[in-house]
Amino acid sequence: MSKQRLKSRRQFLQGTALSSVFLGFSLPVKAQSSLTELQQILPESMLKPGANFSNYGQPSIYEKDIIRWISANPNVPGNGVSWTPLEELQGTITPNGLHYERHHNGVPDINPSTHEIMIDGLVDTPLTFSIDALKRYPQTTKICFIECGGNSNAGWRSSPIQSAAGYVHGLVSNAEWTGVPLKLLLNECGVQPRAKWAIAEAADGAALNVSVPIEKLMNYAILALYQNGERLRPENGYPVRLLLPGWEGIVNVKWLRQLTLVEEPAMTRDETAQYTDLLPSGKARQFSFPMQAKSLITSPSVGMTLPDNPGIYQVTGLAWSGNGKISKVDVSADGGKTWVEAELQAPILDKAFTRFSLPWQWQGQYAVLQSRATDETGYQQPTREALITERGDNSFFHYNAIVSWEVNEDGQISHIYL
Ligand SMILES: Nc1nc2c(c(=O)[nH]1)N[C@H]1C(S)=C(S)[C@@H](COP(=O)(O)O)O[C@H]1N2
Ligand SMILES: [Mo]
Repeated sequence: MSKQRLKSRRQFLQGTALSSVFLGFSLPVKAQSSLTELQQILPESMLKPGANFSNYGQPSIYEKDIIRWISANPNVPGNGVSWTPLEELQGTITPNGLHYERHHNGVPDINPSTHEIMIDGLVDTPLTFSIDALKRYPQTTKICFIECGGNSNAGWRSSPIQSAAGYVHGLVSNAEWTGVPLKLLLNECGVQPRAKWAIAEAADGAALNVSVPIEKLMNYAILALYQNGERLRPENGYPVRLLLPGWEGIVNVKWLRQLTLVEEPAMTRDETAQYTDLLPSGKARQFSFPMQAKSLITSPSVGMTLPDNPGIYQVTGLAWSGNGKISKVDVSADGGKTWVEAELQAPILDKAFTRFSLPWQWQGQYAVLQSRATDETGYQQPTREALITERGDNSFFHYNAIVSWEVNEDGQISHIYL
């Protein structure tokens, strides 16, 4: 802030420089000058009325490059993902237009006035609920992340890829979700004691279906109708999705239409052929629902160059855990030899993004930046080596290892494995 700006702000606060109310804090004190002089001082935008109102706001045109990158499957229409540009965002809430997407068969067009959710199977009374009916139940709100079980899976490759942080790790987003606690509806139907699982089925072209334990549905599930205060976006499940905070993306069924209570899981495609991990023992991990603690330095990160040498940089990023709150994030600038605890920005919420930051004085030396999350259960994010020792190298899902950003003497940043 310039001296003059500070001065006029002080005057403004003291109520002595009324002209600054109209002309802005940045105007120098010689405010009563002629129009020509004013025109020389004032920015263009102050010399004419601004644009009109709009019915639905859009980001500034200067932000048009901040987008979700799309990886579409050329063989299956509507199948693919779009990635949240994590390295371009600040704070912890993902704007709705940038929430990542994973669709198995595209985004269905569902009219909320005809859509219904049916709860049947091992219940005393099968019931259907219209969207209007759901809106009349008590609502609950939860800020949490949703992460695809396949997020960061490029980490399993033998050499590190150099795509932007969000293009590798951005199948995770964090939003405020509002809807009906599923427990209310389950209780209304009357859950029979034999019911241990429910098969959740969607109304999309994929008729996506997965099995979820009743215990989670009863205690934590929300039928989400709102996302960051507005109705869900079509691509995130409009008009209603199943929200299971902290659990991997696939069970957060979008466009939900049916919950059938059963004794045993149905062993559907997306819980057998997909989202399982073949371990070195030859056995596969299955139903590994909670997403393990993870963190990522979003800035500075791969592809960026540090502009000043030497310079002070804010090392910042995101940490999250499907098992609770983040308790600590350590940051290293020497590839994990030494660690310093980063500052966690409030609020630190259960199963939600937590932003960490740490000022870093770079002296132009070679450095390897890493972050390491610990959650409230005491679980600590593993090194890549530890993760591979535990899981082997047949895995495709559930990669949560520490990420290494190498900074060379020119300040260029690339992704490396240690
Ligand atoms: N009906 C339906 N639900 C779905 C999917 C889908 O393709 N169809 N994809 C699942 C997967 S694999 C993930 S990771 C999340 C993605 O949620 P999002 O697109 O809102 O980010 O939705 C899950 N729910
Ligand atoms: Mo997913």
